[in-house]
Amino acid sequence: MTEPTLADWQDLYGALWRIRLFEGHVQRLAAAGEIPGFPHLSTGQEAVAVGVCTQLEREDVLFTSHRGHGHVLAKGSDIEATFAEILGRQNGLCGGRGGSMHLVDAANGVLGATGVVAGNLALAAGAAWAAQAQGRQNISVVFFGDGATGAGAFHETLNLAALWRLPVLFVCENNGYAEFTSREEHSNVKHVSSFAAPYDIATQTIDGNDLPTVWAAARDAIAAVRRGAGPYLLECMTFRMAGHYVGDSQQYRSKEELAEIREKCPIERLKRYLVGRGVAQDDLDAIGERARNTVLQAVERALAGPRPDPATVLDYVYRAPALAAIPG
Ligand SMILES: Cc1ncc(C[n+]2csc(CCOP(=O)(O)OP(=O)(O)O)c2C)c(N)n1
Ligand SMILES: [Mg+2]
Repeated sequence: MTEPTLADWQDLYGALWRIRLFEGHVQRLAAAGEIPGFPHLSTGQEAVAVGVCTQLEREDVLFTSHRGHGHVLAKGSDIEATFAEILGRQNGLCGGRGGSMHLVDAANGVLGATGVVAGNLALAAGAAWAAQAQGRQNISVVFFGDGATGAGAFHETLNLAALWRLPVLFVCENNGYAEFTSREEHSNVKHVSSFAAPYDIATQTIDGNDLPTVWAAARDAIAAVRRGAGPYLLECMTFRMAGHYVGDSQQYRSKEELAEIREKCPIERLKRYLVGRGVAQDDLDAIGERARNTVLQAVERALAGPRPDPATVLDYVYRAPALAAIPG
């Protein structure tokens, strides 16, 4: 892909805002008891989602984690349908049956979020293996947190992906925490990219809060994977500005640490970059305002959707012939 123009960067700035504002509504409605379960926000990590996912083709398949709203939106899934899914409404991506941690939009290549930490890695490798076997050009991309690297499935997947040179891009969002435990407290391995060497996987550790940096690294990584160079592990150092889930009071972080993290906001970073390149503050404000309206309208439409009819609870659980065969 050619270098983004200044107009492209402004579109990407809008994409960051759409995710930020979307999750602001998730937080508000979860606190009001409108959202089932515990949504996990990606506030502060949006540059990773936007830098990687906006460069994917529709046919490229995406696997994400419990913190996946931003990835799905940045890949181009409909804002209303994504929000409605989180609300558990019929107009949701999965008819309201999946929710925040089980977003699936197969038509857009989103093969799924999962609440099982590291549960998505082998699935992504499997999809990549299928693409390789069928001679398709699409790649598989999987987002996971630094905490997932403690799971055996991470190492098993890296091993086979490297051995079979699978077209899979591993994107680690290293936010320094697994739930309420900081990385220093549970691992001597500071950088997830260190795990790539023994498997002979190409890797890079980057500043995940600087969109131009993420964009350039993702462009190279995607190109390498697409041309058949085998898997790539992109480690994006980032910060979770919110709690682990909505409602986490964050007793395990000091006020100073939280203030420091706020200073690293990826939206502010891109704003400074664009102002430095001559974009007027008013134009940036207008982009933010447009994002605000777009998201608000989508949220209102999502909220207007009906809840699924309880009588349909078994739909999609069993194949219809199998269900018909159940006596009674
Ligand atoms: C297999 C499994 N073990 C434990 C959990 C509980 N759990 C949910 S999120 C999480 C931490 C994940 O940390 P990380 O992978 O760094 O992602 P982050 O939340 O920081 O984005 C844990 C342990 C789980 N969901 N699945
Ligand atoms: Mg983490």
